[in-house]
Amino acid sequence: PVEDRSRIEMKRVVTSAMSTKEVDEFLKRPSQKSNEAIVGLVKPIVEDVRINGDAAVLKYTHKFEKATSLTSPVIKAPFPAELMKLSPEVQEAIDVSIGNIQRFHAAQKGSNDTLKMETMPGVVCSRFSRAIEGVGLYVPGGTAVLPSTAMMLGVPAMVAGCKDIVLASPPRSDGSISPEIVYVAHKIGAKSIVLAGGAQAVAAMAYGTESINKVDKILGPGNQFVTAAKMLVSNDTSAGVSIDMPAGPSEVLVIADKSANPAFVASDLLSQAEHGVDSQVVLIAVDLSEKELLAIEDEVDAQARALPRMDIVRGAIEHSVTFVVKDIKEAMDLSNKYAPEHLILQIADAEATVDLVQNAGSVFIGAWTPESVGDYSAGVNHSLPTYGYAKQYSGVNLGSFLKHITSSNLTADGLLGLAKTVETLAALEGLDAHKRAVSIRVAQMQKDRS
Ligand code: HSO
Ligand code: ZN
Repeated sequence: PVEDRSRIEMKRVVTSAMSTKEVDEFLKRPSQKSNEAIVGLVKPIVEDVRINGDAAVLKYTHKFEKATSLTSPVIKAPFPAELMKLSPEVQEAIDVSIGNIQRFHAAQKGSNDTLKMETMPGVVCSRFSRAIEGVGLYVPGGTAVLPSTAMMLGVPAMVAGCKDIVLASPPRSDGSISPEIVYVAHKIGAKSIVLAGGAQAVAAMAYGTESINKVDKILGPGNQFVTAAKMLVSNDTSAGVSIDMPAGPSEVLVIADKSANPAFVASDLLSQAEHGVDSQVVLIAVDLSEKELLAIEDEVDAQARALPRMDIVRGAIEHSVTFVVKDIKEAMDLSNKYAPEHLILQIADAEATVDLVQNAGSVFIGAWTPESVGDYSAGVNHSLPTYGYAKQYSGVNLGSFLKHITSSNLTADGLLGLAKTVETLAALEGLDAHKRAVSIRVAQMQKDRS
């Protein structure tokens, strides 16, 4: 095949020259393969693993990962030291990152902690949290090893106090797993590593097998097969498992004005574009001249050409777009409509503009905050809602590993004060036993007090 040497550039959309409807068309994510087709492929795998356990998991790992030498689908803690040998620089980088992620997620405890108050005299309501006991963390394989994803899922699980942390990741064709992932699993106190990927890994954690513990919740990004499997098992009431959120391809939206450095802007767009050909990057250029726009576009092309993953970048940039808008307000309206996974603000008063953010997974504020710092080391989580789901979902956070339990505690007088109210509503619903549970106590109280 002949090498594609054409310019790597995003299409430009000048919003003032279009109707809102036309602009909205460009805001749409590239369509994905039909979900039904994927579910059709994934369902038999999930079923097979549910019924045949380890043997089925191994069969698919041999087939899809070509790891035919593998004889067990799991390694259990304590993980042997020879499986996690790292260079000092890598170990240091992982340790520093884990420290920051740990501190930021531990600081989230406050807002999830115990709450206790009186709604009426003698009527005490409270809420407290407990860690979800068994969690399955999916760390994708594919075109890049992602120990960072193991940190982003594992550290909050550890901070929350989850008892049984299972990490799943597809092995390499020789049956091994990257030492960085094993090291992270060790640091976060994972009990086991499932050497499998795709639907088979998800099914193994959802139903459990002879050697893999069944979990209560499965989290982590993945391709469409992983997402379809997560949806399937979370819809199966017999599995009794929940998931974090539907995941789609990575995306970033950069808002840049005249104050932005074109090279910085291009580098941020490309850092997301290199994730996959299905990644989407969006630039909103605020009141830029033709010359300023060209400066960014030239940088995108020049920097892209120097990247080892240039072909992936080219694929992603092909369905990516620059919106040319008149002011920040218009930029923020567009961004909120798109609801990006990552929002980067390279504008004069970036910090003040955060007030206008309504929908986004994570925001990167100002010229000195590339998305890469959040992907790895700043402390924020990189497992974030994509495909517009930032409108209703939060990214992975401490709360993703907790559930809240409420309690009520009434004094006799508290019940007396509320009796009539409850009795009236119970009668309205025709539920006499409900009403009696109150009146029987009120009668007893009157007896005791006379
Ligand atoms: N940007 C990705 C996360 C990641 N980046 C992992 C590098 N490694 C999430 O959209
Ligand atoms: Zn990234």
